[in-house]
Amino acid sequence: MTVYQATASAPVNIAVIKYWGKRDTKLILPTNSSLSVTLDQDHLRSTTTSRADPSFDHDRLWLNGKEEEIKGDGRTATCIAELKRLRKEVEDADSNAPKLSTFPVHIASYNNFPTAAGLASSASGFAALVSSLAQLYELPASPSTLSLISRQGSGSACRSLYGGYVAWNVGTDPSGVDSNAVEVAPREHWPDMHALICVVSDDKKGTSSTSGMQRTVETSALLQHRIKHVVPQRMADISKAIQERDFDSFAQITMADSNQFHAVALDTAPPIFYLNDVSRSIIQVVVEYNRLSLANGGGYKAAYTYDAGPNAVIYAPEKNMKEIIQLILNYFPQKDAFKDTFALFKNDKAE
Ligand code: 2P0
Repeated sequence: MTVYQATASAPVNIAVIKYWGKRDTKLILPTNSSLSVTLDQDHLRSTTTSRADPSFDHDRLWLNGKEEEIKGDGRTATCIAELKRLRKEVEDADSNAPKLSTFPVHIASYNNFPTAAGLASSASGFAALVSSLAQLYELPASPSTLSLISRQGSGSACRSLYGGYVAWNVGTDPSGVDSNAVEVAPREHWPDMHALICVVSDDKKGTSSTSGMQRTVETSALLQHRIKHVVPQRMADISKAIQERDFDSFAQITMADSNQFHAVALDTAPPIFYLNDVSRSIIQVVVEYNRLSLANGGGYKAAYTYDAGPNAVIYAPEKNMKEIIQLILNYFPQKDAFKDTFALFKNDKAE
């Protein structure tokens, strides 16, 4: 008997131009473009195995060994339905192709990074789910086409279909067909770029991204300014900085965009706070570290960015990382400051 099974994995990504707001909540179409750096290495990935079998009763999903309900109108169901539809096209074109689109699927996904790493897993999780089903169904689909499907699982997931530097186009078509992810540069283009994750807290965040960003869309005037007058130029400028491996520009834009995202969260009614006192202290340390370098005629040495939580991601050229780690540990020597985890992840595969 033939076993129809495939396994795929996908990496975590951290945005430097932030996605925050949907213009279509069902299709997950964003209010602005975004751009991320993939933390593409073995120990920060979701790995998903999918199996199709006519003896299965219905579609089922396990996350880290625990079964999760697939809700009929939910995001996982949408992704599975889209991939089955594409499989049906393969079957219609080739009468010898097994009718996998009619078989229920069982899907098991694992994150190899601990919850204590304080990283969201929806991006790598949905990207891995979509990749594994695409492989199972032998779909002739590019990563960019698959990004349109993983986007409907979780917006940021569309950027995890690629390694390296990835843009998610805002798009204009109401169908979402042009709101896809594209590679800006592969990881190998800028192997000197490293990332340090400072785990400030691994508590679950108070306001989920999905509900938080819609509240921002409904109430924040600053978001409208950001969408129209800030993000388009930043997308162009940071893409150029990446192409030219210009860390000074990359750092300035990255920190400015993190700051504006958190300003927009604060501009929401009621306000949303993701940073805490430790997060803000890390910002001050990085600002002072850069200030001293600039005062001595040097360039920017590090760039912080924060997502919808208090944990810092610090991007820096490799040569600065040792100094940055020492600096951070000097300022936050107690276990309490970083709770119990201080994690270093670097782009070691790029070397
Ligand atoms: C990002 N974040 O660009 C931004 C920056 C958080 C802050 O994408 O509702 O989990 O599933 O589309 O993708 C978090 O939002 O939200 C996020 P949904 P998602 O990475």
